[in-house]
Amino acid sequence: MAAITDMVDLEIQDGVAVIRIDNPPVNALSEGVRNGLHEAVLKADADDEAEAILIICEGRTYIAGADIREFGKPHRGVPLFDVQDVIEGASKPVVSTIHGTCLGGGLEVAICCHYRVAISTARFGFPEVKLGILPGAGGTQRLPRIVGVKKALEMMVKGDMVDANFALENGLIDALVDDLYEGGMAMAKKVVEEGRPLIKVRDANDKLEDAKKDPKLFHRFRRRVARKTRGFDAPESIIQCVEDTLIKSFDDGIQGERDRFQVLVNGIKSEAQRYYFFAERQAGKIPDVPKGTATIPIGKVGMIGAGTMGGGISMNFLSEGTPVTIVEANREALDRGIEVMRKNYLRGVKRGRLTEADVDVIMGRLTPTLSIEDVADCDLVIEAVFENMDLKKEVFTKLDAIVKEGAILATNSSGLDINSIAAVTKRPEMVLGTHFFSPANIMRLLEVIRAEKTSKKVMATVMALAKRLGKVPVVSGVCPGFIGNRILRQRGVQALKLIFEGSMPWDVDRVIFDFGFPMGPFAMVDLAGVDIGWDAENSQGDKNIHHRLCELDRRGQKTGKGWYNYHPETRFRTTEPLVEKLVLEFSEKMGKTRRKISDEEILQRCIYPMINEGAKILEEGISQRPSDIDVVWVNGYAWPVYRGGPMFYADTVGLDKVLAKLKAFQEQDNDDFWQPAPLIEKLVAEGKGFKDMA
Ligand code: HSC
Ligand code: NAD
Repeated sequence: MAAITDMVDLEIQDGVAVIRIDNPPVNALSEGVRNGLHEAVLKADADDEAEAILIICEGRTYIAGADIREFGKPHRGVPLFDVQDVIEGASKPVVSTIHGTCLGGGLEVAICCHYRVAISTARFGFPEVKLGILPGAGGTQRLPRIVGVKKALEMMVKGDMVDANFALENGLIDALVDDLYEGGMAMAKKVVEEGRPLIKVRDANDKLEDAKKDPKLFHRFRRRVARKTRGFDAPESIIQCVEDTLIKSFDDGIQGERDRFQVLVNGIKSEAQRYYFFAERQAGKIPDVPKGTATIPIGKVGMIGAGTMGGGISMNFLSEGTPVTIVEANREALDRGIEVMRKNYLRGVKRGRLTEADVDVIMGRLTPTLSIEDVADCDLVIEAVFENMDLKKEVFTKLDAIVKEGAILATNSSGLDINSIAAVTKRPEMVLGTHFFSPANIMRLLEVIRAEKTSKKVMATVMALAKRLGKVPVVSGVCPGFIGNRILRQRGVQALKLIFEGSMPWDVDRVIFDFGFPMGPFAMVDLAGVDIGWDAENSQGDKNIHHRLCELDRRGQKTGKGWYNYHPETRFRTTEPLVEKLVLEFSEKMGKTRRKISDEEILQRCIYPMINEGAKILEEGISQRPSDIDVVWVNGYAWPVYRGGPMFYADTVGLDKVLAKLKAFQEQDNDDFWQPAPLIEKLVAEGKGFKDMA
């Protein structure tokens, strides 16, 4: 086999020039791949022995896109467009044979080929939008010419993958094959034998006709995706590129796509989203627990508590195929918990994601019981009882006595001291926190709480398990609230202060919404329940405004009112004069002189304490790296991903500016709350940001 570059080989086999790409792990279109592919296609085209050209990839996948690490750096090597030109313009048929994930620039290469085949497990997509960019190598102009405008918009604006059947039905591929190489070869030969034309997608305009007859199509699409795309720039640019397919020539459309791509790729939002892509992958790595650390097989799971979290967490395992034994304190709670789980699955049936038979199979993996002894043979037991230290210690003492040796004991506590919980067992090295977020069957974040004595084997096991469940694991040390809730608390403190000093809850919520969160802190309290931690018997409504709201039965969305009023069916939120009155009353009682607070100040007072707390979390070694904090906030609390996360955002503002503001607020409020973290002082003194800590 002749090596063209260290990533691309060319060999003539049976009259076909076979070009093999080998750039692990995902065959990204790195410089070596582009250079190699370009030269290989030119050579193959000029080689009289070859009647056709076949592009095939080694390893687990066809090209999964451009090399994201190259964005934002000076361009080197052959441009991708030149590679595509030689493929599309070749004088003999070029066929791609596809497996794994054919994504982004990979799919853009594939659809420049004259023919494509794939094995049945292959998947296809344009995920660029998730990186804040658009398919920049002709994807926006070619895809609508293959699958039509509507489906192209769906695929590129959502960025999700489609399967091989969809690809076949919609012309993305020409045939399904059983064997990647043999199937590709057979197609290449068939095209030659049958003298089939060299199909160039750029010339095919038929699929655009339907959209031309439907002038409102784009307007409808924009309206439909508006809520999900709010704040992002790439979706609108993609839509505009697709609009161009109807009104411009192919070449002019390509020019528009390139111009818009450049604007996006050079913008801060895409930089944030690309940073986040790698941050999420980095979070799964623990420096002192190397890849290859032995893990404990987890075949059977025990769950203590079938409440909101116990049920939701169990669903993750059941859906993935792992049997769960779930223990409750009494029959009523057990029945209720199981009913909720079943109902949640049935919602999936309504949406067409599951069949009732699937639900029976999944629920059949569940063993409900009132006897804790039944989890004795589980490999992992997760406790999700009430957030009460004495109760948790009692449960762990029992578990330690009955669960088999070598099994992992985990708690879903939202912030209790896991070292103390571990200390009641004789196996503290097997104890850790698995902090799932609610709703646990949906939220992807999993804070994996590493206690003082948790073994590396247990950490490696749970990190791998998280991925098996489709979660994004982030390691946190033990501290009240761990990474996420500890930072949330700081925002909450300032949000309340703001309303006592001059703002209204809806002012604060509007600013945080405009920043990009789906809701502000007060709307979030309403959603979670104003009564979290409230106890009617010890209510202190004269001093605590949350208690006061609870006393008025304004306990949040579940009672139809909280900080806001909620429409019983639509849950539409409206403001409430009584709440305004309460806020003013509390202000007065606290002796505050209310003042007009600007939106800028609201934002800074809510966000900068989060950054400061993040820095403290880093200093204390609670988080392994700044980007882990960002992953927690993007995944667990819906921080807008196009702002990277609180630590990334701090760097974009400028850490020196953040520090100056922390000091200014400290002086203004005369409050140690604002004491800047020494880490921030140090980084600023060194002219660095959080990004330089990686
Ligand atoms: C694109 O293609 C733009 C085009 O329109 C071209 C535009 C050209 C315009 C030019 C103008 C001048 N690059 O996820 P995993 C690494 S944009 C670099 O754990 P999985 C990843 O970091 C791209 N690295 O694996 C990790 O590294 P680590 C469009 C990439 O099996 C390792 O590979 N494509 C990379 O769970 C394994 O990754 C995408 O957005 C890349 N493209 O999932 C696809 N992709 O081991 C992005 C991965 O050091 N990738 N890595 O941690 C994915 O979605 C997933 O990685 C897969 C595999 C589904 C491919
Ligand atoms: P929940 O009140 O909905 O459920 C707790 C369940 O535990 C109840 O059904 C109760 O009957 C059961 N229980 C109590 N003692 C038991 C015992 N000895 N044996 C078996 N079952 C027992 O509470 P939840 O919201 O599911 O919270 C559970 C844990 O998860 C808490 O530690 C909480 O802090 C944490 N958490 C909650 C959320 C959330 O949003 N709800 C998010 C993350 C973490």
